[in-house]
Amino acid sequence: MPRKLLVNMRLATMREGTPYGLADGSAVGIEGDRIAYVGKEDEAPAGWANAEREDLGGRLVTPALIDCHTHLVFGGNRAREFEMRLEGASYEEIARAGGGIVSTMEATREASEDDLVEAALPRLDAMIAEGVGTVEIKSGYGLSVEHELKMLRVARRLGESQHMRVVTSYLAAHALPPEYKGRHDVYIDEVVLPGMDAAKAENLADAVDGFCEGIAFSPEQIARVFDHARELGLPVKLHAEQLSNLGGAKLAAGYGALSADHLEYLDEAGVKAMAESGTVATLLPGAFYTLRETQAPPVQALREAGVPIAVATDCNPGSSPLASPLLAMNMACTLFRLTPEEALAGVTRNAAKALGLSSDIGTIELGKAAELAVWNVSEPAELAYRIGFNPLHKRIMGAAA
Ligand code: DI6
Ligand code: FE
Repeated sequence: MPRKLLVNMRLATMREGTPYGLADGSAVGIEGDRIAYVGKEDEAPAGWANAEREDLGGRLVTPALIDCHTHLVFGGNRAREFEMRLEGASYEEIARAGGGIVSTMEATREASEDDLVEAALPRLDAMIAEGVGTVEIKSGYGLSVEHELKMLRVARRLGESQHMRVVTSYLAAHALPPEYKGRHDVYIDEVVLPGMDAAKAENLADAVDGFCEGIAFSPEQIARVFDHARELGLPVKLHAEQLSNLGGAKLAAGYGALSADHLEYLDEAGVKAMAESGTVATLLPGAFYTLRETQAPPVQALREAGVPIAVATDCNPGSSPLASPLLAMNMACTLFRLTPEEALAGVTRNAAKALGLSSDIGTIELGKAAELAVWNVSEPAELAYRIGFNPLHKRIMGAAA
C-alpha cells in the first residue's frame, strides 16, 4: 500500500473543540486512501521514518472541500432568464410562465448522456480547482423516469472520470413537467415513485430530495415521496422554506432528514424540529444573492439551537449559477453573518454530516479518507475573506496523489 508522510504545514483539522481544529500538530501520514497518522513530525511512530516525505512549505492544510448541494448536471443555460429578471420579472413569474426549471428540463431531455457529461465537466473542474473532493449532484431536470435516471448516470460517470466522490440525490419532485399540469399526485404516482424504485434498483440514488414550495410540491405531496423513500431505505433531504414558509423543514425533520436546505423563511418550530432530529441546515447564499432575496435564514436561532450549518453552491442554471465554494463561503459570511470558521465548517465537517458521510470525510482524523486541500494562505479566515481569488496550492487525494 502506498504510504506518504506530509510534513511542515499548518493543520486545520476542522475537528470540533478548538478553533478550526488548529491544535493537532503538523504532520499527516497517509496509507493508501486513509489517514494513518496525525500529529507532530518527530513523534510519528518509527514505521514512518522510511516513508516518502512531502514538505508542504508551511502551508495551511484543511480537509478537501465538500459541496453538499448542487444541480451540476443540466442542459442549456438560463442567461435569457437572467436578463428577464433584470427587466423586472420575478423568479416565480418566470417559473409559472413555463420558464425556469421547466426550460432547463427541455434542454436536459434533449441532451445525450455524453452531452451532459461534457457540459458539466467545466463546472466540476472549477470546483476541483478550489479544493473540492466530494460533490453532491441532484437529478431534477429530467422529470420523467428515463431522463431522471439519465441525469443520475451522468453524475456517477462524472465521479468516475474525475476520480472523486460524487453523492447523488434523486430529485424528481423538483418541478411539475407540463404534461402533468394540475396533476401533481398523478405525476408522483407515475413518475416520482416508479423512478425512485428504478434508481434504487440500479444503485443510482444515495438519497431522495424534493422541492416543497408553492411553485413545486406541497408538504402532503412531499410526505408521499418521503414515505416511499423510507420504504426503500433511502435517506431524505428537502429544499424547504426558500421562497415561503410551508413547514417543509419540520416535515423533513420528522423523517430524520439529513438536511433541510435554503431555509430563508424557516420559523422557530422548524429550527426546534431540526435540532431534535439532528438535521443539518444547508445554507445556499448563491441563490439568495441571485434572486436578490432580502430575508436571510435565521442563523442566530440555528446556532443557539445547536443545528449544524452547512454551506453549498446550489450550482444550477437558474437561481444560483455559482461553481465556487469559496465564493459561497464569502457570501455566507457577508450576507448571512456566518463567521469564517462556520463557513469553513460548512464546506467540511457539516457538509459531510449533510451527506451522511461524517465517519469518512469532513475532518482530518485517523481512519478518515486522506482527502486534503493545501492552500497558499497562513490564516484559515483568508479562505472566506477574498472575493474571486483562488489560493489553492493543490489537492491531495490519497497517498498516490
Ligand atoms: N431551488 C433552487 O434554488 C433550485 N431548485 C430549487 O428547488 C433552482 C433550480 C432552477 O431554477 O433551475
Ligand atoms: Fe437546490
